[in-house]
Amino acid sequence: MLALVLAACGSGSDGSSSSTAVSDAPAADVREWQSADGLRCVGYTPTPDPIPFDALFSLEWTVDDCQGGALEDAEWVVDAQMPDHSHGMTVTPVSQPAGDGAWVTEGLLFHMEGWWRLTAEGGGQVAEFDITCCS
Ligand SMILES: [Cu+2]
Repeated sequence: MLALVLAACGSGSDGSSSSTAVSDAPAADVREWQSADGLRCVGYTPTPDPIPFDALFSLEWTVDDCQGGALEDAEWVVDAQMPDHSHGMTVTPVSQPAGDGAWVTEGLLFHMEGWWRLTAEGGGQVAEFDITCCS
């Protein structure tokens, strides 16, 4: 985790740049995603928050057209991998619609500390979120 933080900051000693993230490294967990065409916004809130290490957690998703209009996805598939380790989770989460375009995913578990990439596939697009487990 320390190596990832240092890579994200460049020098590692400049703690003043709090608003600009320039690399793919997970300097901070961003919980909002917007599609390239700007027509699809996805966000999540974990329970418990922050996400615990090696314990089950769930996610509440919001999905809309980036202007507050609901998008009713017919299917929603959530998964997570550790890109540095080329493996996924040891569990299979289950997602269910929660009305107004929202979804709830239960049964996620991060069994290793480090960089995880959470993906949420719906509406023909894949939203990606970088998460550092678990601070
Ligand atoms: Cu791993």
